[in-house]
Amino acid sequence: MTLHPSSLALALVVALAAGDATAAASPPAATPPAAAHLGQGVGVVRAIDLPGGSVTLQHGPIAALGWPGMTMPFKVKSATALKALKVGQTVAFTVQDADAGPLILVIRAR
Ligand SMILES: [Cu+2]
Repeated sequence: MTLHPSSLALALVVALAAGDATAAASPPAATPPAAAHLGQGVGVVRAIDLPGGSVTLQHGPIAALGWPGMTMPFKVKSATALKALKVGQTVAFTVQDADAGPLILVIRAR
């Protein structure tokens, strides 16, 4: 539920490309990894799980991560931000696509 097929496909393509480039022994790109895994999204709150620390969002496409629009649960870093949300609310959010799954760093009504 936390894996985005499109992200996995992209990662595979990148891995294959990197493998081909290994013989050239060129240094890796200087792009900070954290910046490459952050995206901005807009969505509607469909469910809130306070004990679980997560929110289910119906979100639009997130171009920076290559994600299509979908409805899915997200872990939210701040319990305070999570408690301020309401089902049906339209929100803007910043999500980090980490190894452990997507994590919302910032979320607020818009
Ligand atoms: Cu999603």
